[in-house]
Amino acid sequence: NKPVEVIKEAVEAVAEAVAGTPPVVVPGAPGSESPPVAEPTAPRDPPPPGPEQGAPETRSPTGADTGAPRAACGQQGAYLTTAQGARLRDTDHSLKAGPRGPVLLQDHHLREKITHFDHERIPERVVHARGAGAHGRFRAYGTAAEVTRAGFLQRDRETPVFVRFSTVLGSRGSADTVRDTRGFATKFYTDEGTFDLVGNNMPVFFVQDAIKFPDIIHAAKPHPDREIPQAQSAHDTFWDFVSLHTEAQHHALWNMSDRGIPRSYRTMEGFGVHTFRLVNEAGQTSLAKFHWKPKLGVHSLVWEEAQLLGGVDPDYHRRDLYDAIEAGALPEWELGLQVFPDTPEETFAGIDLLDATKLVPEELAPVQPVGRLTLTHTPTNFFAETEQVAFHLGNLTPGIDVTNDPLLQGRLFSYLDTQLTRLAGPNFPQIPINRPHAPVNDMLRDGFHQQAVHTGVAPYRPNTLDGGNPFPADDATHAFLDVPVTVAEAPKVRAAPASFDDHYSQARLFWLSMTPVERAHIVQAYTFELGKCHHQAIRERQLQCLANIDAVLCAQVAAGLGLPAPEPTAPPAQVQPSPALSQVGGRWPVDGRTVGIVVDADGDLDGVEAVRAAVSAAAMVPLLIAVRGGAAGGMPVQRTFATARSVEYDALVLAGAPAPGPDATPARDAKAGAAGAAPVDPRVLLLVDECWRHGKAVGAWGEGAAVLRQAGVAGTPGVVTADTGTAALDAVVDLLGAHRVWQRFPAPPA
Ligand code: HDE
Repeated sequence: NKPVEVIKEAVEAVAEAVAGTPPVVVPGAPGSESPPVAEPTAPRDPPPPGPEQGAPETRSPTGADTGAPRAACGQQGAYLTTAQGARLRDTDHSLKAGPRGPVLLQDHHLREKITHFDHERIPERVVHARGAGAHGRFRAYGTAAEVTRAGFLQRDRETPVFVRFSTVLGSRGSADTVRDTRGFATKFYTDEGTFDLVGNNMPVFFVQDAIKFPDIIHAAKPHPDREIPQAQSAHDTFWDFVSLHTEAQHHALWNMSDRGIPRSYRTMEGFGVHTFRLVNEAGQTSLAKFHWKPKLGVHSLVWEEAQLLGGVDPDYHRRDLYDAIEAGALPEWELGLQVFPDTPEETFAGIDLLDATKLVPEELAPVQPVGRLTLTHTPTNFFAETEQVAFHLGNLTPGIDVTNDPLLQGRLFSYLDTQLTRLAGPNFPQIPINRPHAPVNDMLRDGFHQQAVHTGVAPYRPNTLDGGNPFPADDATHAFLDVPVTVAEAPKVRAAPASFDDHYSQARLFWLSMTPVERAHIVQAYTFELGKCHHQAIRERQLQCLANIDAVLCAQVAAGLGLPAPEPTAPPAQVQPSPALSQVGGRWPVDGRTVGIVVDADGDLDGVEAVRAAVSAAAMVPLLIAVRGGAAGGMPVQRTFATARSVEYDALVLAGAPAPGPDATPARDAKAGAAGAAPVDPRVLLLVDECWRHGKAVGAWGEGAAVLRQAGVAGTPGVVTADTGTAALDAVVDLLGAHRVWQRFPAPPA
């Protein structure tokens, strides 16, 4: 998908870096006019990472910068070797007793190669298995200095970061666009130690106490007998659990909203969910919630798009992240804090700050920006970085501490524990992506996969034999401070505070904060999900929960299911909507958006050239779509009518009315012909039809306008024609700023 210039630049940079080697072309790159080069035979060093690829800085296992090149062990020099460095002359044939004879057990290279391959897979994450990561930097504004002493939040401090986005339920190979919560985990490599902010794209969670986590996950994962369905909540066990365990209703409602199907990782908010305790230089504390606000705004797919993408491009979010970075549209978020006084009640405006099923509306506690995150590089190696990165809520740095939120407390145990299995032993912090950038002197020793060659004889304290090293730090030398909060004298109980019993008021608040179009999507989502349940009793029980949230919501979902709407069991809570929770409205930058350009050999190809340049200049990605691959007017064709599907594009521009290609479906051709106009390739009509249905901007000039007429969309909202390509594009980009043409939906926003 990379624009061809980007590919060429990357290839040239690599070629330059490999001194004395001929320039390389990417064989078969879309639109590449250069013939594929012969396989190089002269020995040469491995190529360095591409310009858009980052890699964890090489630190020693003790955190000090080694100054060593990034080259991975196992990839040095020009020659093929065994894992022990012995050079090999043949890796294509097993050692045999004669060319037709049996393979010999003494073939160490064969056994080493196959054995290593057999062990290439590690256990996937028990949740959040499917993800994508990127390197970046965080720059602090200094506005948090009053509330926290955290060094990385002090003015103009810049900190390297690695971010991993994920879905929760699916396996490693599952589709990106399923309806689910998304993980948003950030590792800040600060000079006071590593700080991990392990959040989600929703501010609330299904359960209030970590002891319930295995229950919700067992309910949401595929059924244990047949291991289906994959990566989704539209099944009986999920709705069985959440309809019985009603504290999950608020988070379930977020999942049913458009937040459950983000357009892109780049257009998601992130939330730390829990309340943390901040400490400033003077030792004063406050309570706080972390928020990530995307520069591009919060945008989602529509459900049909998400479903189509599951088949057309299951890697859609991954691809989008990498393509945007490589196209120079660097994803950005602002980190913000909601700050609350640290009172003994640990509540704010009557909201229990220790209850992770509750949010604090921004209208009551504004989100104060404290810094900016920019993702700058894609990983060099997926496994080494994205797969092996290990986050942990307990990775805190001075100035940030935990609260008694029982969900948070359980997580403090879980993350270290799960890595011991997933990364096979206690030394995973020594894996390059996990290495702190602060010096480490931890007295932890030995264990599987120990990388450090520790010196000295006294990994204990106190000692004299290693000169007393390591020494305890204090405030002046940036020691972490466990805030000495008073722990109330209380009986030992398995119980929750009474405030945790309110399961519906905030679900109602969220529902009432939605615009009509967002509410319509929520109703459709519940109707779909409950429609996929086989047990009538589960549907009815969930309808009862919806009745307790809102009568209209319940009635509309019940109507879709063909069931009666129950009465609420208690009068609905009186709540103030929070407009900040809606994601419809406003105008947003279009960086990294994809514009499909349908071209026809007989169309205005000069105009196409100008449109392509204008799309790239606006940091968007132009994709040319034509009846066949290769080039059109010297420009690379990235999609053919056979490979293009509307869901890949945020907007569509038509530069011609292509006649049906040789592989077009005959039935639709006949229909188009019957309309009296020169028939257009039916796949182009389908592109237009789907883009229209999904609320996308569509523009045309010249012959392209004929396609709009034939598709029956000419003159409708968000469908524009102009005299030139760039004028059509300008109008389309203007519409794209609102993300979708909302007027096309049955319930447009008020
Ligand atoms: Fe996690 N979670 N979680 N979680 N979580 C994991 O850790 C867990 C929760 C979140 O990209 C696991 O390394 C418990 C809330 C993200 O590598 C595991 C509870 C939030 C990621 C685990 C929660 C999250 C994880 C699985 C209930 C948002 C992916 C693999 C108390 C604030 C991180 C791993 C990545 C991953 C446990 C609830 C976010 C098993 C016990 C709430 C983004 O340790």
